[in-house]
Amino acid sequence: MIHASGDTIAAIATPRGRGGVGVIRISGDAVPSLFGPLLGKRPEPRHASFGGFLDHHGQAIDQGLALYFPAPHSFTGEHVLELHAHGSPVVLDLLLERLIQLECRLARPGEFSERAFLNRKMDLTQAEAIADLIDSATAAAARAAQRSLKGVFSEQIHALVETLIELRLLIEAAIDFSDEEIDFLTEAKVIDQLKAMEKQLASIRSMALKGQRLREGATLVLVGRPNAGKSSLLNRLAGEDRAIVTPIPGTTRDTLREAIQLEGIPLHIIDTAGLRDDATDPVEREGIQRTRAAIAVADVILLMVDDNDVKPDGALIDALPDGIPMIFIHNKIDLSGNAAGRVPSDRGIKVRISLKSGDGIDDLLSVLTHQLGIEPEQEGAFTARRRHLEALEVALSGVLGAQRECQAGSQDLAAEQLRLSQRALSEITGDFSSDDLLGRIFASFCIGK
Ligand SMILES: Nc1nc2c(ncn2[C@@H]2O[C@H](COP(=O)(O)OP(=O)(O)OP(=O)(O)O)[C@@H](O)[C@H]2O)c(=O)[nH]1
Ligand SMILES: [Mg+2]
Repeated sequence: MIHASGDTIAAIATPRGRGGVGVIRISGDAVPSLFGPLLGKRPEPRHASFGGFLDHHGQAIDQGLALYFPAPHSFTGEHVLELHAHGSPVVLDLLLERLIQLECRLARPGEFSERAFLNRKMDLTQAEAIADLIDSATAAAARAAQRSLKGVFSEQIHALVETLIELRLLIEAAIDFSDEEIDFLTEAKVIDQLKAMEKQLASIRSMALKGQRLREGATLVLVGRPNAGKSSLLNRLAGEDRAIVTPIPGTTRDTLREAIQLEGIPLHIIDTAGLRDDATDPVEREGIQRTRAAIAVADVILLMVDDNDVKPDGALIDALPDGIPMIFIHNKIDLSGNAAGRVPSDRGIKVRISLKSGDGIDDLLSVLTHQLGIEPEQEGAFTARRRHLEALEVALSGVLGAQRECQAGSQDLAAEQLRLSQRALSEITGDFSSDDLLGRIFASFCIGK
C-alpha cells in the first residue's frame, strides 16, 4: 500500500554550488499534473527525454533531461520526476520557484528517504545506509555502507527475529499447557536455543561495533612529557611534516589534529602540548589545558614516554581519566638499546619503538588495530550506528534475562523478556518504531535525500 503523504515535494538533490549538471527531485501524487505546464509534454516512463523546463509564460528556464518514474516503481514508491538541468544555483532556484508555483512544496531533510521507508521500499537500516554511504570518509566505509544498503545487516536482524518468534511460541505454548505433559518441550531445549541466540546476538553486536567504527572512526590522543616524540609520531602517521619537531621541550603549544586512515578506518589523531607540572609560561599552561580537553574526547590515549627517561610517569598516568584504553609507547630505543616491539606490562599495553630508525612502528600499528577492534577489511562488514548498538544491547540483555527466568522456572517472565528483545530488534529495521525516533533519524539527513 502506498503511504498517503498528501503533498508533492521538491528539492535540489545535487550539492549547492556550480556544476555541469544539477538535479531536482520531485515526488508525490501531483507529478503527472506538472508535465503539461513544466515540460509541455508527457515524458515516457523511465526514459530520458530532452526538452525545455518552462516558466508560466511557456518560456524555457533551462533545458535538460526529464526522467519520470511512475508509482510504485520509484525510489519513494510515489510518482517521481527528476529534472537534470544545468548545475547553476540560479537556474536551480528558478526551477524550484516554478515548482512551488505549481503547488509543490520544499522537501524537508531526509523526506524522500522517509517516504521510501513509509512505502516499504526499504527498511530503516537501509535508509540510514544511504546517508552513511554519502557521508563515508573512506573506501572501506563506503563498501560497508553498500552492504547495509543491500540489506546484509537487516537480513541478520530478520533472521534473529524469526528465531525469537519461534522461541516465544515454544515458551508460550509451555505456559498454556503447563498442566499437561508436553514432551516436545523440555526446558533444556529452550535453554539451549537461548544460548545459541545469545551467541548470534553477541557476534552481530561485535560486527555492528566494527561497522560503527568504520562509519565514525576513532580519536587517538597523543600525550606525554615534553620531548617524548609525540609530534614525531603524528608526522610519521600522517606521512608528512605536519607538526613542528625540535629538541626543545615544549615545542608543541596548541593541539593539532590530523586525519589518517588505518585499515580503512578514519582516525583523528590529536597531538598535544607535552604535560609538565612546572610549566611557567602562560602559553604552555594554556596548551596543557587544551591537552586535558583533548583527552576527554579520546577513544584511545597514546601515552608517549622517552625510553631513556628514568623518572616514572606515575603522576601523569594517575591524572588521566579511567576507562579510556591506553597504549604506552616507549620511544627512542635507538638510544636506550632496548628491543623493539610489544612488551608485557602490568599497566595496559606497552610497545617499544624508535621514530628515528622506524623500529617497532609496525608493532605499534598492529597493537592499535587490535585495540580499536579493527582487522583488515572483513567479508560482510556493514555499517552500523550507535542506536543499532544500543538496541542490540537491549536485545542481548533480554535473551540473558530469559535464560535466567527459564532456569528459575518462570516461563511467563521469560516470555516477557523475549518480547522486549524482539521489540528492540524490530526498532533497528524500523518494523517497530515510534514517530519520534523516525523524526529524529530522517531529520539528520540532508535535503534532497
Ligand atoms: N634519537 C631519537 N630522537 C627522537 C626520536 N623521536 C623523536 N626524537 C627527537 O626528540 C625531539 C623531540 O621530538 P618531538 O616529536 O618534538 O617531541 P614532542 O613530544 O612532540 O615534544 P613537545 O612538543 O615539546 O611536547 C626531537 O629532536 C626529535 O627529533 C627517536 O626515536 N630517537
Ligand atoms: Mg610536540
